Amino acid sequence: MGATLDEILNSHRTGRVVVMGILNVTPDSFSDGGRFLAVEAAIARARAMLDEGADVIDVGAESTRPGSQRVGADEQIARLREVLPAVTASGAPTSIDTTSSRVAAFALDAGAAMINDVSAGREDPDLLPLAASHSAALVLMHMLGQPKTMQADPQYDDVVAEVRGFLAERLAAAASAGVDVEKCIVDPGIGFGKRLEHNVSLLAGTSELCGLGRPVLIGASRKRFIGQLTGQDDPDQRVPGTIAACLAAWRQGATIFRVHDVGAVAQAMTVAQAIEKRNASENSYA
Ligand code: HH2
Repeated sequence: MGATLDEILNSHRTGRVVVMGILNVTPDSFSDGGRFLAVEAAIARARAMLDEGADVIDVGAESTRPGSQRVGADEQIARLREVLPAVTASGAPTSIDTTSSRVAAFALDAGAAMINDVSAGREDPDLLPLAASHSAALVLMHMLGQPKTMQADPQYDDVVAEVRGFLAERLAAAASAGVDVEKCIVDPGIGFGKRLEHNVSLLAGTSELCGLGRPVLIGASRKRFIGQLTGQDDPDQRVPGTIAACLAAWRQGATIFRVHDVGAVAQAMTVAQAIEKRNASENSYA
């Protein structure tokens, strides 16, 4: 059952788990680059993820993997032109993964309801005002540096406190650009300018980020830290690690999970929620 935008934006209050399916219409994404560049393949992938239980589809036309090259707005729009309207026509909330206000405006006009900006409004000064004028939902993500260089030598004194402080500052920046904070979602940016220990600390410290009072989105899917922990070099084979990361963050209050493997994560979350619910009702008789 898909979630409405209101259910997504209130998920931190209700505990509703939201599975965000990743659709990369790119030739170079780290795990699925090139697979969904053809229009028909992209649309079929979106439908399959909805069938597997995705609540929202996050469509991106520019890879942000470490070392990736930038893609201009015109090229992103060209990649999205046929795919995006077909995805929004499915009726599920659609998110556009871009830092460009021009690409975001194209997507909102095509029916997208959410902007997923990995620069949290820092890259394009027109993006926050655009989100405000369209009353769009907005994901604000933490990234240290830029995708091309972010993994060079990331340093933090206290990664959880610094990421929390950054997200609080970006929520304030969004509010001063006219964005309704009730439309915002925060994300620690797993893998964006972080070493293994930083990613693990952020997942272990998710409850601190929930203290910001907004839904927390976790994008751990198939990422390199799972390979570093397990020795699994093939991103496609990192589904168990993805599920473990989602469950650990969920237990601390994260509610939105951006993943490639929608069916597997949705199943894990359903089982975990059933057990948690039983725990809660048994404890209420104690
Ligand atoms: N991760 C990626 C891209 N966009 N957005 C949010 N909010 N959070 C994330 O963690 C996040 C994101 C990178 O993953 P992917 O889309 O699979 O790869 P690529 O950037 O190579 O397309």
